[in-house]
Amino acid sequence: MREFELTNVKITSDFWKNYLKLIKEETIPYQLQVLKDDIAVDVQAERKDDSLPAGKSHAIENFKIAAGLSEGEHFGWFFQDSDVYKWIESVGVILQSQPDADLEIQADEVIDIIEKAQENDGYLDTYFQLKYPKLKYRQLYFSHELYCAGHLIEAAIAYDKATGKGKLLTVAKRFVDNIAEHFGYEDNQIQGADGHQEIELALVKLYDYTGDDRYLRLAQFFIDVRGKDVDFYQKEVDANLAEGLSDDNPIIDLEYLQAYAQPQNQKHAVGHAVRMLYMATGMAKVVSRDFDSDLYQACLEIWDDIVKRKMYVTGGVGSTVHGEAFVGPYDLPNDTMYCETCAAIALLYFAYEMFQISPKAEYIDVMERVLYNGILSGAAIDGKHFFYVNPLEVDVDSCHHNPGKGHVKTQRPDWLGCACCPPNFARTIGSIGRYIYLESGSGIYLNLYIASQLQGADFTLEQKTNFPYGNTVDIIYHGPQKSLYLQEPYWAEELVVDCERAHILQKEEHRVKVFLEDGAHLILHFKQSILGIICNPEVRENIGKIAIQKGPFIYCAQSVQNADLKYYRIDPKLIGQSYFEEMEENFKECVNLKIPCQKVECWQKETLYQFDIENTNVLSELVLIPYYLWGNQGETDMQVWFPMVRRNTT
Ligand code: FUB
Ligand code: ZN
Repeated sequence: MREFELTNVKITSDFWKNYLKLIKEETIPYQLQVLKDDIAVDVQAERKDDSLPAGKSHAIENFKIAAGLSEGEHFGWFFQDSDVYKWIESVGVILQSQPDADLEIQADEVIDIIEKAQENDGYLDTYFQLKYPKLKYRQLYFSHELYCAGHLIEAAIAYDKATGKGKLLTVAKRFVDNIAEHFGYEDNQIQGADGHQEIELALVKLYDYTGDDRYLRLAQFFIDVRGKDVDFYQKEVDANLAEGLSDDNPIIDLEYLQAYAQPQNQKHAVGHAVRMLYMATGMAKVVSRDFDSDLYQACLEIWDDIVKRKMYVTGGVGSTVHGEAFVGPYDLPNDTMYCETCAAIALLYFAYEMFQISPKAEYIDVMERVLYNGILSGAAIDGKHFFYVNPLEVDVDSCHHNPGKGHVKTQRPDWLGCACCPPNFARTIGSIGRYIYLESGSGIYLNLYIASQLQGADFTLEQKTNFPYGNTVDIIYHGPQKSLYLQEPYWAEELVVDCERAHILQKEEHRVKVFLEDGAHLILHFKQSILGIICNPEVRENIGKIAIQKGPFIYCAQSVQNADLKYYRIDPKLIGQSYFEEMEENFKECVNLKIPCQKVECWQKETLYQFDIENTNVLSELVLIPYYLWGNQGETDMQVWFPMVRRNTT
């Protein structure tokens, strides 16, 4: 399959144009100010733990110090460099469709500093350069050197594509040369992988961009070597202790690192969620380019494990703060979960790669689910506040007082000491044009319904639609005869396709194949009803509960609109009587969804338990909003899943 360059996909959707504008005009400038410590913002630790870095970013200052342009010490996480790389990548993807000389100058200045910070041999990692030079490439279980290298590579490609200025790409390639010299299966090389995956997928991108086969081979090496020697990380620790280089003697958790077996032998999603999914993305990328049936089988099994047993209805993943990790099947607590924004983003990446190997509708379903819910919730509508953890249920009081929920923030902070998510959000949403179409042979896959104009090598295709809010999509095609594969969204009760100068060739599960002639005009009609969702009863948390979805959006309710939120019960019979009401200013097209429901009648607050189980409900109305918008109106309780009103059994 072939991707289209961002320059060939012009977004015309109001919904997504607003996001691109927000990223360019608010998020990117704001993030630069934070990364430079130019503005006073509340930089919070990602969870309640006084030992975690917070208070400032210092990310660009670390590079300045390493470059000899400033004096001081490294501050922040050992992967703080990656915040800057992801910011540059955001600039790169935005500049590809919206050139901006001033923004380019700002990015060039940052790139100049990075270039100066690089050592003569190509090594570049400010944490180890400034703090522990003797431990370079010697603490891979935690070091993130190659994770940062991966983000550098991705940034360099995006920026080179946008500007043709190869400086950062040269820096990245020099770092990769240094890595290639140190890592490999030769006797004098390190036969291990970074504890945090990322370089694998980035090297495949570098291979695609340069055509240089060495990068693909290095990506394959990093996948293959993980878990090959399960004692690798322990030996590394022992050697550092023996040589007096470090007194760090951690318990190595091989599941957390996905290093308990080689990736081709892994069957489950375990351990740290972002690592798991960046690894799976890298594996799938390798499979697409150099097919390996064992690796593909592992991708399929990991995929199934996630989407059948470990994914929230919002597309969020990672059920626990402990190790920011996956847990066992069907263990999906709504109020203590992790659902890190980066993990949701990584699921989007994995799904997109899996689709490119085998274009099944289910991959697009997951992409859409996670995009419109678990990813978009990561940022506030001002583009300047960010969630790290994306809960499905928040009780403000409990979050403040229950230490088990210390990681569940009730409002999006200005910034985070561990700031992996904010720039990840910017680079991903800034690249939205990448996910709409794909090309294979003489077929075009239309995956996401987003109003846009696609310029192919020998054709143009235009989508006109108000989606995600509208019910119809117009598609106008000019070019030689081609097949068009249309995704039938999983929530669409029916998809009717009217064709002019085109005809339907095949209807299969969730996919319609259409034959296009020059001048083809299709009109798609979806039925986008308000739907109640129930969950597999294996998920204890959601037994007897219902959630609401319309189109791609999962809805939630907040206590700012619904006092005593936990008293509400949804009656499935009444969902059909729901209606929309315009919302106040900020939300533009978005609407309040009002559902007639039942509410527990005023309970005597002093009573914890009672015997009278009858007649405790009164008719009421529940106001819901799309989940991704929650938390934009101040601190509030929030719920996605609601108890269902009991129904008679027969
Ligand atoms: O370790 C780098 C990033 O920070 C991870 O991907 C996130 O989960 C956070 O731990
Ligand atoms: Zn993150």
